[in-house]
Amino acid sequence: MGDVFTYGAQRTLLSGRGLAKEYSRKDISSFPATGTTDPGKSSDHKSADDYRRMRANGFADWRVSVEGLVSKPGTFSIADVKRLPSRIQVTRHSCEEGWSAIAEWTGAPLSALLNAAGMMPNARIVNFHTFDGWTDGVDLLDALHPQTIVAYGMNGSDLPVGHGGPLRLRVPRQLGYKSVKYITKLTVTDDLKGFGKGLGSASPEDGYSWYAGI
Ligand SMILES: Nc1nc2c(c(=O)[nH]1)N[C@H]1C(S)=C(S)[C@@H](COP(=O)(O)O)O[C@H]1N2
Ligand SMILES: [Mo]
Repeated sequence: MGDVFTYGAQRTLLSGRGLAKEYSRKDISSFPATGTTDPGKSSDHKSADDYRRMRANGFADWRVSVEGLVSKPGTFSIADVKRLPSRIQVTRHSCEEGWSAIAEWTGAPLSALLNAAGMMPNARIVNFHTFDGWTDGVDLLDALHPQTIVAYGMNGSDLPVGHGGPLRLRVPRQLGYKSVKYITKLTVTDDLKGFGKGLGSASPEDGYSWYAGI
């Protein structure tokens, strides 16, 4: 109930188009890697092997599939994502645990990826699935927000493994756990059915609200 109220109040009272503050490069701070920091060390040996193999190959075999309410479902390599328009932004990451840090992120606006897949007009939610088993999503206001990017670069280098390499979401208008790392699949839907339970670690049952606007 609190989640629904917070989401409704934020979306009613605040502009969905407002921008998170952007900083200059001199504001870049040290940045801890938290949560999953190396899927190559997962206790699931098959997926750990798969990740290490892809990493050794510069993630040339990494694929992100886009499914659901899109006219052109398909898969994208990191090279495909890099061919989309790009955006560089220095933004703050605010973790729900109380720390925050600033980095420069390079990526493709999520809107560009959704356009490339032909998102349909009845789409309402974009869900992300990750290599380490998380599922989480954003509504279309955040999905199409100009600062919501699928990032492959951090502080001028390739996105480090600890920070979600080769591809993570950056959604600076929500708390840290919404910026999912190690993206493997996007599912575009028109409701949250089937995604309301067991949302990876960021589940409402564990006290994580679905909407974490800041
Ligand atoms: N796939 C995945 N995404 C994730 C996490 C994770 O453990 N796995 N942790 C989340 C949390 S709680 C935070 S604060 C940030 C941490 O990002 P960082 O490791 O780059 O600091 O990633 C978020 N995205
Ligand atoms: Mo977090």
